[in-house]
Amino acid sequence: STDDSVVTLLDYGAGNVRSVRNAIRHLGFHIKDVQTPKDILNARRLIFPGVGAFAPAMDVLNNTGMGEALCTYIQNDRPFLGICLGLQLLFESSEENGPVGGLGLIPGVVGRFDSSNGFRVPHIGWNALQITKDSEILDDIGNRHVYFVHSYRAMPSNENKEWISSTCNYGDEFIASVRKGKVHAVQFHPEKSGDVGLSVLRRFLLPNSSLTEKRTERKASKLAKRVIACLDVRTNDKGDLVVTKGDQYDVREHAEKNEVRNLGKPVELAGKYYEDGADEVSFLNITGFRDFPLGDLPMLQVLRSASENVFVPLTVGGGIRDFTDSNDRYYSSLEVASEYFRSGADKISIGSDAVHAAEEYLKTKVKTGKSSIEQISRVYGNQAVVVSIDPRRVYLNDPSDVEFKSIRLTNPGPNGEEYAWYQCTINGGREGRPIGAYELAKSVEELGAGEILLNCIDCDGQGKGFDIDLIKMISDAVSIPVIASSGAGAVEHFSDVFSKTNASAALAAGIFHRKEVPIRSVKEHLLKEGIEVRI
Ligand code: 1PR
Repeated sequence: STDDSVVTLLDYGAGNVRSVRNAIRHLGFHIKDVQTPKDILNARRLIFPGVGAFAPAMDVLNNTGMGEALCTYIQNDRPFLGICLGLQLLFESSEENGPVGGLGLIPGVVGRFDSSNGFRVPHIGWNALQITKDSEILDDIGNRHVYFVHSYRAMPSNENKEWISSTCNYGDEFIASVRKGKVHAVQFHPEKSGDVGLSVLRRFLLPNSSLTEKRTERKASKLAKRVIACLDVRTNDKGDLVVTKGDQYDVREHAEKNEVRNLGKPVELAGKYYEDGADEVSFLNITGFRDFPLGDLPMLQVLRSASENVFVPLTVGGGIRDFTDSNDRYYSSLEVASEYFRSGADKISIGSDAVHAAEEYLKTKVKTGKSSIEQISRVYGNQAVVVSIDPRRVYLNDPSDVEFKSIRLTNPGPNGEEYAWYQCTINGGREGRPIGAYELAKSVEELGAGEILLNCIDCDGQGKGFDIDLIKMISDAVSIPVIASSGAGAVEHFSDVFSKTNASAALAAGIFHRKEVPIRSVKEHLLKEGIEVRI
C-alpha cells in the first residue's frame, strides 16, 4: 500500500471501533494502528473514534503520552478527525462522572443532556444539522440526517464560536461538529450514517477530490422516527443459521414436517435491508437462552460479515447473561457482550436476564452493580444496552385483582374484559414471571438500560398492528427511547404507532421478510403523514 492510502487510527481498546475500520476499508484505505505517541506525530492523517466513557479515555491518553502527542499534532494543524467522544475529549472538561479534565484544545465543558424538558436521553437516532460554516467534510450532507448516540454534549459559546462548523437541536442546541484548518471532529457517527456518513469520511480522506453530490430536496429538521428491521435468527434442524419468524413466538411450520421456518440468510438479508433504507438492523438469537452464545460462533461470524457492508447501527440479542460452560469455565455477561461488540455490534439486547435482574431489584431496592445491565452499561455506556421485553396480555375484569400496573383496553378482551396487565416472560415466551412490563421498564431504566425494545407476544406475526395501549403505557413511563415492536402489517400501522404513542422507533420483521411492504414505502408513507424520517 502506498503512503497515500494509509489512515492512522487511534484505538485505545475501550469498545467497538470495528465499524470505523470497516468504513475506512470500504473506502479503499489501509489502517495503521497507533502503538506509540510517535505514531500519532508521524501520521499522515489521523482518525480518533472515541468510545467508552470520558474519564477512562483521558486516563489512557494521559498515562501513555498519547494525549500530549495528540495536542501537538492538532496544534500543528495536521489532518485529524475525531468522532463522538473523539470530539468531546478536545474540550476543557466533562461532567461525565466528573468534572474530569479533557485535552483543553477547545474552550467549553461537556455536559449531560437535560431530560427534564421531555427529550429522551440518550439522544439516539438520526438528526439534522445546522451547518454554520464551510466545513468541507460536511459538504455532501445537504438536507439529510446523520446518526447520533450520546448522553453528553458540548454547547456553543462565544469562546468556542470559531471552532463550530455545525450544531444540532435536541432540547438544547449543541455542537455537532467542529473544524479549524485541517482539524475536524464530529459528534455524530459517520461510520453509522449510511451513504451520507461514508461521504463525510471520504471527504476527510480525499480532501481535494471533486465528489458527486446527491442532495435531497426535503430539509431534515429534527430527530427522525426510526424504522428497524429485525432478524430473528436460530439454527434450523440441519444446523444452519437461518432467519426465521414466528406467530406469537412459534417458529415451527405446522403444515408438514414441523420444521423451523426458514426465511433466508442473516448476512444477506441484513445487507438488503440496509440498502432498502433500514435505520438499524437487529439480530435476535432466539434460542440464545438455552445455547451458550460464545459457543455459537456462527452468530459472531454473522455480525462480523454483516458489519462489513451495513453502515447503520447493529443490535444483537439472545443469551446475554452469566454462564458456566461444561468445563466449569465461568463467563460473565460482560464478557459475552464484549465479544458481541468486538464482532461488530453497536448495541446488545438483554431479554430473560433483565427480567431476573428487575425482579431482584424490585424485591431488594438495592443496585448491586452485578446485573448484566449494570455491568455492561458501566463499561460501554447506557446507549449500548437495550432491554427486550416479551410481554403477554393477561385480561382482567377488575384492575385491583393484580398488584401490577394494568390498563383499560381500547378493545376489550375475548370475554368482554375491560382491563389487562402485561406479564413479562423469559426464554422466548415459554415462562411467565411475576412482573409486569411497566414494572420491568421502570426498573431497567434505573439499572442503566439506554433503550427498550417492546415486543408483544399477542401481536407478534399477526400483521394487525402494534399494541398501542401497551406502547403508550411504557413510552410514557420511561425517559429512555422505546422501540415499538410486534404486529406491523401495513404502512398505516407505522404512522399509527408514531402518532398515538411516544415511541422513538418501530421495529418489524414479517412484513419485510415476506416482501409485503418495502421499507421505502413505510418511509414514504410516514413522510406523507408529516412524520420526520430519514430518507
Ligand atoms: O432472553 O436474553 O436470551 O433474548 C432472547 C431474545 O430473543 C429476546 O429479545 C426475545 O424477544 C427474542 N425471542 C425469543 N424467542 C423468540 C421467538 O420468536 N420464538 N423473538 C424471540 C422475538 C420478537 C420480535 C419480532 C417482532 C416483530 N421476536 O423480535 O421480530 O415481534 O415481528 P412482526 O413484525 O413479524 O410482528 P434472551
